[in-house]
Amino acid sequence: MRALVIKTTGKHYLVHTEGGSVLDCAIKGNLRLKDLRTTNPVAVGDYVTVQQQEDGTNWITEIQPRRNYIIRRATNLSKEAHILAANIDQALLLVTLQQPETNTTFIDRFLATAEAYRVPVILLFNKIDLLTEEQLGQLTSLSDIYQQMGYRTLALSLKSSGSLSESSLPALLAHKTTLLAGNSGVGKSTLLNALCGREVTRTGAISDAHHKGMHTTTFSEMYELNDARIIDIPGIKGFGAVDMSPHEISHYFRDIFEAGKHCRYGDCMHIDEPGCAVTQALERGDIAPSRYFSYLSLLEDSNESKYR
Ligand SMILES: Nc1nc2c(ncn2[C@@H]2O[C@H](COP(=O)(O)OP(=O)(O)OP(=O)(O)O)[C@@H](O)[C@H]2O)c(=O)[nH]1
Ligand SMILES: [Mg+2]
Ligand SMILES: [Zn+2]
Repeated sequence: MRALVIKTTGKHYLVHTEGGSVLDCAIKGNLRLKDLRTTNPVAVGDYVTVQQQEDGTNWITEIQPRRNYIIRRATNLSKEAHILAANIDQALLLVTLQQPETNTTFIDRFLATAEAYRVPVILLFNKIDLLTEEQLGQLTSLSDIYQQMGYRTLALSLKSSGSLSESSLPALLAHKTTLLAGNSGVGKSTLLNALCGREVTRTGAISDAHHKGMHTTTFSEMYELNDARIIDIPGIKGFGAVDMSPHEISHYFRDIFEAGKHCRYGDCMHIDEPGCAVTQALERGDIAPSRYFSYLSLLEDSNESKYR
């Protein structure tokens, strides 16, 4: 029978069958989609075929082809990749400037990967209650960078009552499957609970010493709300992009791709070539230094991976 994977815990998978029941399954043998080397063969959001055995156990015997997915390498140099979720309509990337501080390279690497797999991303700046006037100014500048490229951005405080319901977020999530992504502690599970109107999952404090999250959520799970499906996943540390050739990378940076159309050479890598429109835009301030830095960091990764 056909079923939707709603939770993965390493060895076990919970699936929601078309008949409406929830089954605990294991994977049969060496099941994986071709050509994809991943630490998890089956991800939340996958449609699978399940066979019930005579002894009552359930096997996942087949994975349906994926419409899309979000994948990352655990570290920049690791060969194995991990699928965060499959068959999603959009990702909501939660970003906080304080407790924890999300770095821009992380944001840009996530956006580039989503771009590569054609997953729309909404940027949600959370915890604005913790910010000083000056930091709120920084948030606006950062948010403008992404808005100008066509990303939708929102800023709110999930801790302040009314902030979520007064925002456009509930409407943006309606009738869609959304992956919640971001570093540990940015408020993914807090958002999920707020959307559900009750505590469906645990949230965790931020460490006093390093102002970082403590990886409270340890398994990926899809929650089926009245009018939306939300996938809550464990916080992501580094975001190593997967399988991008050096020439491809600029295609996944909207701002750099646009500017790059005016470079003198068609194969310009935007490093030190004469007539490079990207470095000119950078000097004029039309491309943010943080974006260019993220581009270079991905380029460096892909050069390194060539020699692995
Ligand atoms: N001040 C403040 N704290 C918040 C806000 N939103 C969430 N928090 C707190 O941040 C902490 C971490 O929230 P979680 O929802 O557990 O974060 P998470 O992203 O699910 O973290 P992991 O499961 O570890 O990946 C909790 O103590 C929340 O109460 C906010 O808007 N303002
Ligand atoms: Mg969580
Ligand atoms: Zn160039």
